[in-house]
Amino acid sequence: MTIIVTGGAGFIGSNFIFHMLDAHPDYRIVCLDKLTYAGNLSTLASVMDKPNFRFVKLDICDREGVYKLFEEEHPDIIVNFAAESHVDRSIENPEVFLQTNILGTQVLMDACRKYGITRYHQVSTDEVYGDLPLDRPDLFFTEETPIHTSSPYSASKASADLLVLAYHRTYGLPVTISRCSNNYGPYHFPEKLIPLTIANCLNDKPLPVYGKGENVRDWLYVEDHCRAIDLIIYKGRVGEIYNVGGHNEMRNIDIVKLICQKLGKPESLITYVTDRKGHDMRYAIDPTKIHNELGWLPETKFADGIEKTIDWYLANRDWWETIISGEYQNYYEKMYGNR
Ligand code: NAD
Ligand code: TDX
Repeated sequence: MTIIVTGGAGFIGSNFIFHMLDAHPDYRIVCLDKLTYAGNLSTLASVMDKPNFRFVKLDICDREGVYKLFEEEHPDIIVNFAAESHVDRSIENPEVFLQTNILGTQVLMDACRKYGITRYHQVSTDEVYGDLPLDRPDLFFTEETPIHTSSPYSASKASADLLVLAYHRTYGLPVTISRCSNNYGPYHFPEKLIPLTIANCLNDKPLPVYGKGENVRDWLYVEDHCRAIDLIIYKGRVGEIYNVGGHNEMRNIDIVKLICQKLGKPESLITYVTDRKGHDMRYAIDPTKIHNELGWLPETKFADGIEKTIDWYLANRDWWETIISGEYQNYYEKMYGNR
């Protein structure tokens, strides 16, 4: 079994590679990644020398390069994590989101059609459903919830999902889609809320909270997401969408306060800043389908997951300090300098 994992030098893709090499030592895993600002080869250092692992620096939009890789590897399964993933960046510059997230997906699926595969899996997001109101805690996203996107990021992910379903219906491509809630855990890029808050706390820097901090996200430990995808590619029904989430809704402000408390830092570091444009209020996944059909349940409680995550950032300062000392400084100044 050979699996091409795209975007495997990023946050969730790398955790998925670790999971797969561990859970299926007989599989060959090929990581295809362009190494954008969000991709780090150092993240994969521990698996680089494994005989059943190969890293290829490649853009998923590079049709010729992708076809060549398929000819070399004859993959059975493709799991597509490669994407521009940060909502704030999509608001500043949508173009690359459409390129990678939509057209890159098309190139991968064209390669799948040309060379034949047993499964193409698209890693999507709960953001394609838009948001839910704060005063209706009874509402959740199911797989039947209509697509209703807010940001260029979510619109690009929703477009890709539609294309994936179209390739299934029109060409019979054996596809599955997972739509997961917010992940957290090791190797999370420090532009995102949880790692940014941990890094700023450790550096005694202000903790930017958008708007009033009342927006709600449904947090899932990254390893639970990786197990869900492993199950879907193994047992999931072709042509189906599976929502993935652990019923762990939290307000942003409560997350930031919790991290302050765990790191012994004062809440006076919290700084309310101008809200994100089009900011989604609440995400909440109903994971009944994946539970009933595939037996998936989250295993890591938030109290444990956040401890593990904070410990990881404490033990791996080199990893994130290298990131925030480079080009990231310009990004940070641009996004937060005059906010
Ligand atoms: P990330 O930004 O940490 O990593 C993205 C990876 O994709 C990087 O390694 C980057 O180099 C690579 N990449 C970007 N453009 C590429 C291209 N054109 N060709 C090849 N590689 C390219 O993202 P993440 O948080 O790990 O998210 C992975 C996937 O999961 C994305 O598709 C995202 O939409 C989805 N997702 C993320 C979350 C979350 O909470 N982070 C939740 C649900 C779904
Ligand atoms: O500095 C910040 N301050 C702040 O208040 C940042 C970076 C974020 N926020 C808020 C915005 C959101 O309400 O925290 C919440 C989480 O923000 P992000 O970490 O940027 O994640 P989100 O926008 O929810 O999107 C994430 O989950 C769904 C991933 O980045 C997406 O790739 C995934 O699809």
